[in-house]
Amino acid sequence: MRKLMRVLVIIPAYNEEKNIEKVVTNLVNKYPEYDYVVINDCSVDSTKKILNDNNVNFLDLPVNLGIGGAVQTGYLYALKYNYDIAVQMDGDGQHNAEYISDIIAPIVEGEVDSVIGSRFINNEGFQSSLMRRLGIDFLSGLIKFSCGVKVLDVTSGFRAVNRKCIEMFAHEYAQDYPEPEAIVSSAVNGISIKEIPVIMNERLGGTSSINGFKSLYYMIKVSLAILITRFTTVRR
Ligand SMILES: Nc1nc2c(ncn2[C@@H]2O[C@H](COP(=O)(O)OP(=O)(O)O)[C@@H](O)[C@H]2O)c(=O)[nH]1
Ligand SMILES: [Mg+2]
Repeated sequence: MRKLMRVLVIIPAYNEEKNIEKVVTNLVNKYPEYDYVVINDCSVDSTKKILNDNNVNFLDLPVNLGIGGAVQTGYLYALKYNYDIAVQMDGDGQHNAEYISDIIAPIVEGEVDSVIGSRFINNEGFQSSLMRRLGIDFLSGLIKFSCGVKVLDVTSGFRAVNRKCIEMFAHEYAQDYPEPEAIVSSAVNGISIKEIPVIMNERLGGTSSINGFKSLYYMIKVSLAILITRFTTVRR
């Protein structure tokens, strides 16, 4: 008989007062059997109050670490409490909890080590702006070129990983704009990756971390990081 897998859903949240209650309620209603942890990344709005008032399970970072540090905190928690599978989803409502069972299925079956929820397989739902899509396609090509791994939605923060990958991410995880780098370090470490189609929403409220001038910085930083990660990551 197959062992029952313990699943932890990691939800990074920075200034998500408009969204976090709904995100957690949807998740708990749909999957009461999974554990979850919200990582409050030192929000300066009323996110923490909402988490406290609603008895949400959360970790409270004393300083703002950025998306990477917040997510890595979740992986450390998953490692410490011996979860078999960790799922990552945004606290802004972009990711539909209903897909979690699809995302973890290939891991439960032992088919792959990590699964990415992708907007660009069926091209349905929120597709991001044209400029952002061009940037994503470029980064996807760069990852294919440098690592030989084809992933379409390289910036998706909606994914699930197995224990092997939890150990790796708990040990080392990129700081800001971490998703493309996480794909590269996974590929270098022999972590198998599968993309499955999901429909994403627009952010329910608040603002994204990547806007205007920051997009240019993002592209340069992430392109360099992909190449550096590719050639400096030491296989664990
Ligand atoms: N912007 C931002 N988001 C953070 C930070 N720390 C954690 N997060 C969370 O990381 C997730 C992804 O961020 P988001 O700005 O939505 O990125 P996008 O989906 O790529 O536009 C959200 O759930 C945020 O609440 C941070 O320092 N800045
Ligand atoms: Mg988002």
